[in-house]
Amino acid sequence: MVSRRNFLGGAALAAGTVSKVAMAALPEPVIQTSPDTQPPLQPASGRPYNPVVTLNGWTLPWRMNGGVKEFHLVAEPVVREMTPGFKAHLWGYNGQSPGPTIEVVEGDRVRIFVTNKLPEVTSMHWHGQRLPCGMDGVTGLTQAPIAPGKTYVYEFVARRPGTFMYHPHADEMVQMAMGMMGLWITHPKGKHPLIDPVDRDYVFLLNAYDIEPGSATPKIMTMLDFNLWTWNSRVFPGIAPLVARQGEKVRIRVGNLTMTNHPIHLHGHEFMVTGTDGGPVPRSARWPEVTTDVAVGQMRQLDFIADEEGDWAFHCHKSHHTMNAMGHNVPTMIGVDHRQLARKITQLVPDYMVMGERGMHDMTEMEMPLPDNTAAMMTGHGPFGPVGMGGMFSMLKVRKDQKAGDYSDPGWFKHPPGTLAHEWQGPLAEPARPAASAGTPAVEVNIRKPTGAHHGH
Ligand SMILES: [Cu+2]
Repeated sequence: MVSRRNFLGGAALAAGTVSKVAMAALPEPVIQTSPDTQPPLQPASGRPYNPVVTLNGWTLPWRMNGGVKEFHLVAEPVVREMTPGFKAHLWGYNGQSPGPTIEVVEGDRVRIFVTNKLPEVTSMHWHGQRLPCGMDGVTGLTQAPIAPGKTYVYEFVARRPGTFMYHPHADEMVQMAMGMMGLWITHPKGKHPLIDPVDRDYVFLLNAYDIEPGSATPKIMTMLDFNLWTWNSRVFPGIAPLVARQGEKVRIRVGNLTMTNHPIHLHGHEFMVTGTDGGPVPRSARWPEVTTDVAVGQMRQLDFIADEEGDWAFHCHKSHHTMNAMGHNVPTMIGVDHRQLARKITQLVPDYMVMGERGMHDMTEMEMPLPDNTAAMMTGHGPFGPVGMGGMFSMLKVRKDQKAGDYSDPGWFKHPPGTLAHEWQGPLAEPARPAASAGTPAVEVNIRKPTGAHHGH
């Protein structure tokens, strides 16, 4: 829910530790607590542009003040529903993590107030912007830290169009692990030779958390072994689908603030990488892809025509990143028959459960008792049963009859007759094998991986 009590006025605020006098001249902070994807925020003042849609997020309203676009970000503890049934205690901005998307137009003079309601100092770095050095937000190097209860103001001209982000450069290992980040889009002023107009423009950030099942606060010391791989601090089935009408031109902008790279893969379509956080890619340097790696600290802008109807998987191609709340140090049990052993163990430990002796797909169907406030490992149901993926996973839903500007979920795709994979009912031929192997007894291999922690996802 958006609260914008007297956003344009200077009314007194309930602002916790922040002085009311200090806040009186600022734009009132707008707060959002719903994790649902909000419709695009059509610009009501300033230069016109085609707004983006933030996946499971929203865009921050602004006020015009003497030709300057003024925004107010409040760094504060937030509760983020990562997926239904699982809420995390994070740090973010204006009620959410990630914070709201900031949208401006090339050439806009922008003034951003940043109020710190965290228990420790913070700062704000505007990733990818050309700006005066003293506005760059690196604590100690370019500015003093923003103490708890204080508000700093940043002001610069959004000089070049593109896909950017914001995040602190203060105690950043903690503050980014706690979810402090947001997107920044600078739209081109008028027609741009390298930036095509699109019908839909989706944005999200890749982030990752380490939250033990049954708890709610991320472990901030984790360097690589995260167990929640998220888009905008959501895990599937909590990630909204990306919807398009067949034939529309779609743009997806992705930024990576995790500690590893993510090969982002789209089914059914090819796209072009048309921009990075360095700006638009020259047309002569573009080539078609179905997977693009988004390295740590990078942003990628993908353009394509959504010309194939269906529910198309869209996900990170690292298989561990399409799992939720995965425990570590689990040995591979494929091919190990536990029935005898399990019978003996359950006499001693009644809750003992065998995991994964036929692969892990069983986990999608198992109604395993979970601790309170835990994301199930792989959840979500599709039209053909449980979806064997979670984490960094969603769908591109392309429909003939989706109305322009309608972002609502059209439900599951109805496959035209003759276009659905199905069970073969005819006869099966014996497989032909090389003569040498005939008569040799099959070798049975049982592999059990070492149980040590795995590193380097
Ligand atoms: Cu990934």
